[in-house]
Amino acid sequence: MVQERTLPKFNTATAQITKEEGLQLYEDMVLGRTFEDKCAEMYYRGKMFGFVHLYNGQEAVSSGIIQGAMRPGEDFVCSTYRDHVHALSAGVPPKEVMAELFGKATGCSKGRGGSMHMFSAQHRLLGGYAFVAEGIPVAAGAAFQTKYRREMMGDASADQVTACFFGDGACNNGQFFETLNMASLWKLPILFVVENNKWAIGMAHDRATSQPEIYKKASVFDMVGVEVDGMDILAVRQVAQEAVARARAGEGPTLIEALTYRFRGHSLADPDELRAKEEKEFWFSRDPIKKFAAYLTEQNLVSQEEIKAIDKKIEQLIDEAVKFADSSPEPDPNELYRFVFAEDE
Ligand SMILES: Cc1ncc(C[n+]2csc(CCOP(=O)(O)OP(=O)(O)O)c2C)c(N)n1
Ligand SMILES: [Mg+2]
Repeated sequence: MVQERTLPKFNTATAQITKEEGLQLYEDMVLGRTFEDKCAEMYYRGKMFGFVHLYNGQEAVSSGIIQGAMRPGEDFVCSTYRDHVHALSAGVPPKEVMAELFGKATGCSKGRGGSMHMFSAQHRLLGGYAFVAEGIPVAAGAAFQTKYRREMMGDASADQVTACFFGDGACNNGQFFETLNMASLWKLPILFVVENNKWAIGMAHDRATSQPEIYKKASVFDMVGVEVDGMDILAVRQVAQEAVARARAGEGPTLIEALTYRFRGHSLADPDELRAKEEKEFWFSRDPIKKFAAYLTEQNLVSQEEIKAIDKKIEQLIDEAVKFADSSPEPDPNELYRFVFAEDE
């Protein structure tokens, strides 16, 4: 087992969070976790096909950035193949994400995409992408059009920020370097969010890269780079709020490296035999949901009953999502070529 990197400390006293904000963030993380636990169950029951990559353990990153610092549904979000939870945080209804996983016509990508290709124009979700690093230039394109509309076309309402999520493995790919260079040069309103979960399938991060501290790579692009404890939603929210403020003020992009861990194998087809037991236990003990629930109750912001009520509400929501997905129709084979090109809805 590789020596664990020292996690940056965060002073929770500076968090300044209201009860409503706390409940919202907690609910979003529980939604992500419960949704995906159900995905695993449905996958093993044969309801889903192809590869399914779960996000268990990394919830504080999606919820802290999108729900904690952005305007979901107005700002843009770009994901990877590990995209279900980003879609949920961006506001795509769980039943539409579940139906997409079931390959049904009612899914957010109309059953054409499946697990790795969640998309919603309405919720400004730019897509899940199966190729490593593929979403990075797409996200930069979205950020560029915002800036262009604002500065060249005089559209004062074009103040959206884009969050682009990707893994540690993507940071060794050319698209990362080329896009960060342009994004900094053009001062694009974008957050590059690296979810460093230490592994790219079976390749340990420290064996694959010359500088494992990814946030330091920002300096060569003259960009702000920050590392954050990705298991602490309040810390993630804080760095994201600062990055969003910079982006909206026209000060350009930020590279955020969130140190996190996936609690399951790379995909549901992975027996997860490569990672050391001690390493897994170290990270399991830092579960972001348990940690935040404890914080909320210790601060007397929220009661145990309120926590339980949210857990129950989300369970019901996920059960409804499964019923909806199960009873939805398959895409019509006569419409095979529909949606290849965009159409007005
Ligand atoms: C361009 C490209 N090369 C290789 C692959 C095969 N592949 C799929 S996932 C993956 C690992 C990526 O790891 P990381 O970026 O750290 O994301 P994580 O799975 O940890 O979220 C690889 C190499 C791919 N999908 N695309
Ligand atoms: Mg990784």
